[in-house]
Amino acid sequence: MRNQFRNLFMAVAIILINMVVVQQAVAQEKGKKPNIIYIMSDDHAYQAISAYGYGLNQTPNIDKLADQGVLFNRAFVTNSICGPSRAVMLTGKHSHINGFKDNHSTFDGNQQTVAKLLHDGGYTTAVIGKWHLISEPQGFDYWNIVPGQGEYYNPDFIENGVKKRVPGYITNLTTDFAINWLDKRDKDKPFFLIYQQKAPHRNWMPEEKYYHLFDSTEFPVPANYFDGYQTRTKAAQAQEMEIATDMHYAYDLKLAFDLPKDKQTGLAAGWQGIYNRLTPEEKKKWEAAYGPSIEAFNKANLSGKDLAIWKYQRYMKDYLRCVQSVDDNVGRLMDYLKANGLDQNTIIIYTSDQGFYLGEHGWFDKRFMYEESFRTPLIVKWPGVTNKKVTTSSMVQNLDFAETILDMAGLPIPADMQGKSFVPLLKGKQKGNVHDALYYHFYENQEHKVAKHIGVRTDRYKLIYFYENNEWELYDLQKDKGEMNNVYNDPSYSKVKTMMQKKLEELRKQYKDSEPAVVNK
Ligand code: SGN
Ligand code: CA
Repeated sequence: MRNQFRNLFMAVAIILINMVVVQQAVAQEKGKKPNIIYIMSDDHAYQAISAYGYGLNQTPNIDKLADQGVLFNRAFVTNSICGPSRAVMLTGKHSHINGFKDNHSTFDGNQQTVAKLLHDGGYTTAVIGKWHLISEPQGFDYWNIVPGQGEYYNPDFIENGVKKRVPGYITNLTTDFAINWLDKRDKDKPFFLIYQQKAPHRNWMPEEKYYHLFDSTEFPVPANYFDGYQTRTKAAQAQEMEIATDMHYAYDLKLAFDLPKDKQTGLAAGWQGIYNRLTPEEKKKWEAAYGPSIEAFNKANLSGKDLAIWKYQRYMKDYLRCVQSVDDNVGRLMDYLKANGLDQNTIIIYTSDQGFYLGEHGWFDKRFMYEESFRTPLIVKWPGVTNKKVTTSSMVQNLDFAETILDMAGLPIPADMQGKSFVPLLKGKQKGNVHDALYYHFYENQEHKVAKHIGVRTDRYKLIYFYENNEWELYDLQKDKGEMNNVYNDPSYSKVKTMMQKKLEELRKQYKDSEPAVVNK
């Protein structure tokens, strides 16, 4: 009895102490500049966030941000691939200006970045998780990044220059490190944290607790899954990112475990390397979870469309399982802020480095200027400014992120940045588009064989120029949401075509992009 009383007394005392600590933290935060957490996941399709209403999965924690924030329906990137997108976010400049055009570039860390400007402006700064810019981060008091793409299981992390292998699942570890840093940070300063998840990037290896999530779910196959690419240019046909034909049986589809030595080449070797990161106990659990579905697959002996649909279902399940851990960890981070009196003075930006195909056109991956990969999810929650859910169709671009973050922090925006702050829109003071026309340039015609292209998108139309083949595509997005019907050669669109080509030229001038040197109309 006495012990029970003592335990109860201790529990009450702890709660009271916590309340005082939280109140002190809240008081300390008052009058301080807002803290900013920039959350960027890797390849997180907006279709896979329930706040966007696609009905594929449930992401309650990300949705909660949208409940108290602004959800962007038309946020886009300038160059739909990882490293370039990150470089654009840091610099507020297009790829040809910041120098990081494709994933084989190295970021010139000596240039001006939003992190350095915030640091000089009195913020304590950190980047944690995926980085993918090759050179070491600059402008951060603390960094703890994964080399290259990072590994799902027992990944390597490089903490302020020191590399070590860390046991655990990457999505959880990234949050552990973020919370550790928040605990240790210089509490006299506002903070700027860049928190970047590797998930749900290929090869989509879920966390153990989600091995069976979606086991009995059948996802709706997109209407254009069996896209024959009629009416479009060679570019759409030449890509190598089709779920039906370009997914590897072990690496992507998880149809094998340990592979025989003579099979370990190419992506099979990639799979073996990744799979070997699991401990023997972890491999046992993996094999117990995936074994029955492999057996069923082998028995079914599928072919043609049935096989293509089976692959789609397999892909969706693993992809969305990885998303579930991302959402859990957003929740963990938000709980930490609340428990430490930080939630009322911390702006949260949730986005991805670009969009992703979840079977539309038959694809996985990104790169193209078509909507699913050109668009990216974007949710901004700013306590005291965005208090209820607002959905906007205003066109913004990741080119605007650095400018917006500086503006949120009350710091000047350098004249050489190329985007615009959308703070006025967040404050409800600006209606309509932040940009009336968006410029796009994709450079990496290597893996997945997507031809280089430039393009422009307005409210209604999209013009794409695949300059290696001198081929054009024009879409009327009002009539053709799925971008299945290229009207470039349709005489009834000749005026639109001229208008859009003029816009493209104007944007090339405005952003100082001279590649390709010649645009053949
Ligand atoms: C890896 C993947 C590709 C993916 C790129 C770029 N191949 O190379 O499928 O498009 O990353 O992704 S893999 O065999 O290594 O998985 S990005 O997010 O880094 O841009
Ligand atoms: Ca990516």
